[in-house]
Amino acid sequence: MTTTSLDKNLARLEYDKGVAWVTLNRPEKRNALNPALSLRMLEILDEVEADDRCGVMVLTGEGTAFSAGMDIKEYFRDMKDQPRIVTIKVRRLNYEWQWRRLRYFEKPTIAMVNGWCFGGAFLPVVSCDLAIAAEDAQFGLSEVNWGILPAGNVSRALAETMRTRDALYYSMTGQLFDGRKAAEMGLVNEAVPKERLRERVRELADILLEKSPAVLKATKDAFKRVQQLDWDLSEDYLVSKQEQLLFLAGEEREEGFKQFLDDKTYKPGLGMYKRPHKK
Ligand code: ACO
Ligand code: V55
Repeated sequence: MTTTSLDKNLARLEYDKGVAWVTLNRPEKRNALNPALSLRMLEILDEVEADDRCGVMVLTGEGTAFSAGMDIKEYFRDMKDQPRIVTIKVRRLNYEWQWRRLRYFEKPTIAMVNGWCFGGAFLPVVSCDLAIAAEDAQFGLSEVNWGILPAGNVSRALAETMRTRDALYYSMTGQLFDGRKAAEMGLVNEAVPKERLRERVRELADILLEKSPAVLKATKDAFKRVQQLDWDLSEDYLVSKQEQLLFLAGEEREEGFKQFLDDKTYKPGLGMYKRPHKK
């Protein structure tokens, strides 16, 4: 295949006190997403998933961009000269990390949107469980500005996170909106001044790091799965999922029972029980 060889520099991975910081690192191309970056991201996701140093994964971008979306040259124009099967493979690699792997990632994920965020970059943002943006980050569904539609499940991701009027407005006008507006519309959880961005994400990660990993994984997967189910299937799925959780991490609930009902050392409504046997 053409462009797809593994380049470790395309994204950086750093561990710090329970957090895996993953930084898209093509700042000279505004972290545009090319086939080689897909490979690097798949490698990183595999590594992070298996590494106990990661309790929470944060995805962000180096420089002025979170990501300028799909690489218009490498992902689109260069593919015109390639056999169809190459296009198919390149797309598959892209969806594999942006969507299939990230959406149900083993660890909780936070998108830290530090700057430009265009088109295809909406997909990893929506696939992350939570998202915090810099107030002045600029978002744009710019597909319309160069003659395509938000494909590759970007429109589907919009349908999940934005209201119909907002999604159509921004994907039909291609107008920019900032982090504040993204938070107002519910595309991200909140927007903070750029100088507070890392600190706020760290704070949020620390809250998640207090919780049981098994419980968090079940919680996020259950929510995402039931979005696609009717009430009856959903009821049964959630019961099954909860019973599975007893098998995987029943001792968590036992601690909750004990510390609230017997010891009276905490109130579940107000915070977390002490986790003596963290795992
Ligand atoms: N695809 C390919 N190359 C890109 C992309 C991209 N998405 N974004 C930036 N680049 C390249 C530029 O071509 C330029 O390359 P060069 O230095 O070799 O000439 C380099 O990155 C720097 O880009 P500039 O435009 O000079 O950076 P600037 O900071 O002035 O502007 C901005 C940043 C606004 C992000 C601009 O680069 C831009 O509009 N990029 C395209 C955004 C876009 O529409 N992406 C596609 C969304 S649709 C989809 O993802 C399917
Ligand atoms: C887009 C994105 C894609 C794709 C085709 O947003 C078009 C436009 C995320 O992948 O494959």
